[in-house]
Amino acid sequence: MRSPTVKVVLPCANEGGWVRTTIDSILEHTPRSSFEIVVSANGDTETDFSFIERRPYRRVVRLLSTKEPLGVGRARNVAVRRGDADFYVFLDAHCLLESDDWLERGIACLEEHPGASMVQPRVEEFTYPEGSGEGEPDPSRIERLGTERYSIRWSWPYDDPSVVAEFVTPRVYDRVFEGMAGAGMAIFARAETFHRIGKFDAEVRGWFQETLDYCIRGWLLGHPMLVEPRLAVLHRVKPGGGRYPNRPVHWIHGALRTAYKYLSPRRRDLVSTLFLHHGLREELRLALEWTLRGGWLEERVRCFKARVCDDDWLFSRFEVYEEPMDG
Ligand SMILES: [Mn+2]
Repeated sequence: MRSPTVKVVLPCANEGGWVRTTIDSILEHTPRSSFEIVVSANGDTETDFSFIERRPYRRVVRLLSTKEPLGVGRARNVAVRRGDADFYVFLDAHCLLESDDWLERGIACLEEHPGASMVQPRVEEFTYPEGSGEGEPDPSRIERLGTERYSIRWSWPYDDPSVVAEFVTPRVYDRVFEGMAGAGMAIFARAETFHRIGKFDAEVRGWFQETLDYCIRGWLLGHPMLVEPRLAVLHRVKPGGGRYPNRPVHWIHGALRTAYKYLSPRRRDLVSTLFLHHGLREELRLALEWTLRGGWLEERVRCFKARVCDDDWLFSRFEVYEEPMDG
């Protein structure tokens, strides 16, 4: 039997030296031969990609480049097409690996659970000291934060308008478990399932909502999101939250778009009510304009025809705290 093929996709928007550090870590910790790395550069005006032309990178790494910033979801989407590989790994271009079986473990989990929308490893966060100079970062200088991320769930922004999702603390650490969604930093997926679910939403900007949206769609279509807590990936937390769009209008649009596509009218209205409550009238107006322009109804119809559960089931399954609110 042939060994399954794997495509590792690294979206890159001005990651600088970190993209090479991440690739070095992948090459160091991946003993298998049947994998390729695609760097999906988008709107990147700073990173020097010339190393890719040289050994040992040029046989394994391919650069895909677009001038315009695509956002994480689209940057991942454009790097894959049906039939190009058996498995995908979507990894932020500021990650480090520690064990040589990281890829095999991820694949094994997907082979055991072929219906899964995705598998998220345990993501251990670190920071890198500022002012460490240009060029390639030195992995020995990372500062581990001691925080581990497993999965996220939808969160209603009752108190803080920026909290539209929250990390979930696991109940078990020694076996695979279900989560509502991945947080977008490291994703393992079967290629066939990924395409069947419909890839990441091309309209959702921001920096994790595309993964939340993908996983919610997956659940409704019968594809569980899974966490493999025994598999670790290290992920850099950037000062200031990174360079992808991260303004209130983006969070609101992400929440509205998912709500318009997949949730009940009651939840759709709750999104608007809560952001209005926080005084974000203008941001809400703009986000709504983007949403209504964005062809949500066709997707809603498509999903409703095929879905095996509804959002009431999903939100209660993952204990999303929720209460109605008066406008
Ligand atoms: Mn990241």
